[in-house]
Amino acid sequence: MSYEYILTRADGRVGIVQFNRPKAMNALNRGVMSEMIEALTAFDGDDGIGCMIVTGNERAFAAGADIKEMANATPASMLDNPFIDYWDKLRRISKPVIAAVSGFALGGGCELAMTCDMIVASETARFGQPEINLGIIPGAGGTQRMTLAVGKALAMEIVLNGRFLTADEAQHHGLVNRVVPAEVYLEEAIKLAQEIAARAPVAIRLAKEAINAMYEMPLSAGLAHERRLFYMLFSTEDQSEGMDAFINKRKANWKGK
Ligand code: DAK
Repeated sequence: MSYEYILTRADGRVGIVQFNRPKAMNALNRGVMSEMIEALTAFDGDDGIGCMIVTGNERAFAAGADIKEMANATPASMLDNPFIDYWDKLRRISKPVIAAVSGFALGGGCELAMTCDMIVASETARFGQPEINLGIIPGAGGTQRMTLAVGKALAMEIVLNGRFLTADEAQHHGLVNRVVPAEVYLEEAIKLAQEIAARAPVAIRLAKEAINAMYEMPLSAGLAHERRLFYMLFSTEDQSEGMDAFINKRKANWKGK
């Protein structure tokens, strides 16, 4: 499949989606978003893929939604626009998605990285929600996910005063998983994705679902949800295989069933 705004490839069991609008700092126009969702959905349905990566280029992961596309929007045109659906679809991807971030991850770009399940950051990465400079506020989860990640005090500075976080600050405050040298950020993300993609596929998907349920549910409901998913895994061949492999001191051979 060839796309206009993204590049895709598979590296073993890892599906990689790379934004390809370098002249516009990978601004997320409708084309980028729809192609990204199409590619991620295809990887999600491919048994040969166990984990995905979304990335940009060295200078920019993505500098936000496309301001030129958004400038003349009205509330009605935005409601009528599939743009919002793309964000909902991203949340519904069932396999893990890792954001490999170098350079700017701003506005919708930062929100997109935060919607992914993990973030591997180059030491050059900068995270921010500068929408206030455009007379708006974040609209794809920035006020919520940033606050959950870094706490209210810092989130207020980021959203109200347009403060950018360095990669080290982002890691210190729990927004990113790891910070790595700029030359190897994508390789490191692929390495992490390969490790995850080599694990029991159904358990990986349910583990992601269980963790993300924490955002949607009170603790008692989240615990009950986790327990149901836990019980469900005892109907899989991989549970028998994993435990038999442990007992017999051999490597498990996952079936994804
Ligand atoms: N949109 C469109 N074009 C952009 C862009 C963007 N977000 N960011 C950069 N570009 C373009 C620039 O216009 C410029 O294009 P030309 O002028 O060369 O044609 C080119 O990329 C290079 O940018 P600069 O010349 O500005 O490069 P610098 O190195 O000087 O600065 C920068 C880099 C990233 C700091 C700067 O470009 C910048 O501040 N960009 C804007 C960042 C920003 O404000 N982002 C937030 C956008 S609002 C929603 C979903 C999502 C959203 C909202 C709702 N729903 C589902 C409801 C998201 C909203 C946003 O993200």
